[in-house]
Amino acid sequence: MRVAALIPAYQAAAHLGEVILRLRALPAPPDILVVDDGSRDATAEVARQLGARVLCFAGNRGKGNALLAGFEALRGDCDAVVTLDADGQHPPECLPDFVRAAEAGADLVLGRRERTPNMPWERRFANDFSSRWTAMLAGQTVSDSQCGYRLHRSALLARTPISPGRYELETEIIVRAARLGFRIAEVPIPTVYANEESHMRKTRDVPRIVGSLLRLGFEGVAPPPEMRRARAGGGGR
Ligand SMILES: Nc1nc2c(ncn2[C@@H]2O[C@H](COP(=O)(O)OP(=O)(O)O)[C@@H](O)[C@H]2O)c(=O)[nH]1
Ligand SMILES: [Mg+2]
Repeated sequence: MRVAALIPAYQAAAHLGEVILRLRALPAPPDILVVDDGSRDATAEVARQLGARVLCFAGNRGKGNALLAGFEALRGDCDAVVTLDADGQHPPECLPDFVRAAEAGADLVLGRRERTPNMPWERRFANDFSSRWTAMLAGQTVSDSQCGYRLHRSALLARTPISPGRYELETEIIVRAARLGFRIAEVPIPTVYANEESHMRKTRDVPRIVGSLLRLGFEGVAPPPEMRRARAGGGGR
């Protein structure tokens, strides 16, 4: 399976280099695409120096927009895209577990973090709440809907309509892919919280995620035209 790693990056110079080096040290290293989203630090330079392909936005547009641009740029280049964070919270050494799950038949493989005490308590609460809600909408087990460490088969990316956005894009992919009949699996990953800084803003991003869940609930009753078109294209793969 030809796998590409897609890293959305914002102000990520401190940790990104190590993530890239660890990806390149894997037994089957993936191609690496970094989407630098208007960072004011050396994010793009670090990525380029270490041989990654880099897409740069002039201003900050959000993680979801960066992922969408990355999926588009990688179209046709690989069988699967693994997304992982630039801040070292997603150990690159877990990537082969995602590939194994895809080879076993999954179209979307979600990283699953244990909600251990090293995850801040408000994050544990929000994560549990949004995962239950997402699982209900998707009609299947979703233990960690917010985890950005995932593998997406190219066929799923080609058929699942994805809206531009920030952190809500990840929830939308799960629910829409499940509704289109794609197979979802989970693999455990360690829960890493150290000195990295989160760019998630409670007042901006939590309402966006809740709004997206409400919209996806409504979509279950009245699918928008893009979902009707995707459904008409056939179920699953
Ligand atoms: N391209 C892009 N990446 C972002 C943006 N915000 C966060 N990221 C990246 O998305 C990943 C997760 O972001 P982070 O703020 O650490 O979220 P958290 O770990 O859920 O608190 C990291 O790789 C960030 O560098 C953004 O606005 N644009
Ligand atoms: Mg983070």
